Amino acid sequence: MDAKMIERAKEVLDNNYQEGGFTIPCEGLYPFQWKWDSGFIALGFAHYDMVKAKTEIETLLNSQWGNGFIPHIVFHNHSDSYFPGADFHQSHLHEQSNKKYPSTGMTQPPVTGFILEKMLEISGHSEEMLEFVQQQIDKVYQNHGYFYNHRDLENEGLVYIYHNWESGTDNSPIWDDIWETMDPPEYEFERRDTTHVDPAQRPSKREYDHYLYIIDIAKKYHYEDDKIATHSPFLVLDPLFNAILIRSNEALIRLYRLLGGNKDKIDYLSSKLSLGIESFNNKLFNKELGCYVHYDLRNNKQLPYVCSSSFSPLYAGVPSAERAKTLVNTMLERFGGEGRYLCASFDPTHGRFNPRKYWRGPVWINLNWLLYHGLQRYGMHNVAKQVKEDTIELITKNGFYEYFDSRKDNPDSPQNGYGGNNFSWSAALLIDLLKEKN
Ligand code: 9WN
Repeated sequence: MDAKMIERAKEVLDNNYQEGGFTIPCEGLYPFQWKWDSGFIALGFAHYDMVKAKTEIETLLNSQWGNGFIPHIVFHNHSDSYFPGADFHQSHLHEQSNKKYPSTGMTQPPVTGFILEKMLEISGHSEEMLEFVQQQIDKVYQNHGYFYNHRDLENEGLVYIYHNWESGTDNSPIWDDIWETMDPPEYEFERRDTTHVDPAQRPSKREYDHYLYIIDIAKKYHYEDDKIATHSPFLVLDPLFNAILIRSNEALIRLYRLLGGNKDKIDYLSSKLSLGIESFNNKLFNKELGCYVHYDLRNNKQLPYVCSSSFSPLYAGVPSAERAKTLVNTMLERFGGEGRYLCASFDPTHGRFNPRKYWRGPVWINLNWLLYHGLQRYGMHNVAKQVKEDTIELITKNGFYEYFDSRKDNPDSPQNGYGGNNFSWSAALLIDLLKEKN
């Protein structure tokens, strides 16, 4: 069975691979290269086609801007099947943007650091892979430098995001609180996503108005970070984004040690890492909820909601052993139980939970993969095993969907897979989970 699933997963990835040397997340719905998708995709390829895995990373890093920024979507190719495209985003407005590769002017969680380390592991620490790491690592380092130089307003080792699309968890109910502080114009535009996917599984038109409005503000200021920090209504410390940055710092430190030299870079990353962990625990932990939460920098307050990102700091070694136990209790109490797959993207006990809609409740495979490894890191092998088995079962029963219903007996439909089908990171991460040597 595993072998058959791995073959099917490879087919999904190979079909989504494009001539330009990158892999689309899914046909029609997402026809370009996305930043965090590309990392997970490279991890899948690394198990059977290292050339494609390396190309995926190289292609993404080629789109880097002069200031170290790496965009969330790179428009390597033309396609009318997605909105908003290159014409709307206009990355050329930024002085240091990459004029060869049109892109968005926002970013996504920086997974590339830990992905490079994973690729080296999978290669069996081959000379060839080490050489590749040597060629690419400084670009990732500069990306981290960009975050600490431009996105860490309080110099606390935590960086902000200015748009929900930067979080990767794009219409999480957490953002509802921020939408309440805004009143964007009604935009006129043609949605493309809802021509590929049932609108009940996608964000609303009014939510898109907010998304577009924040981009318009950023464009007005030519995507200059200090102006965005002053004017964007959305300015958030996201636990998932910061956990990924910290985990990638850790990976870069280990990789630089392997390569030798690079003392200044190792010292820089180490100081940001320890500062980040300290601030994370002081600022983003919510004692009443027993987990990490988002922090609204614009209004100087925590956003007190539990979502799958709340547990992601496990992956980066952020909580103490005791706090890690609290996190897992919160996860099991609210998200677990007989009738549920782990781990819903938003708190199933909350009124804003929606089991079918995008990031408002369904299970996402990349979050499960991060949680699985985070739980392993803290020696919580039973819960980790449950997350892994649930992930494999969801894909095996339903197919390589983008997201899944967490209810085992779904009264709405026997089909528990939602969003795009033949979705790349669901395939890539399934390969990684199944190939893992236990
Ligand atoms: C906007 C590509 C991306 C993922 C995100 C996911 C979804 C895009 C969209 O698809 O977002 O970036 O148009 O909805 O939410 O995490 O990277 O797979």
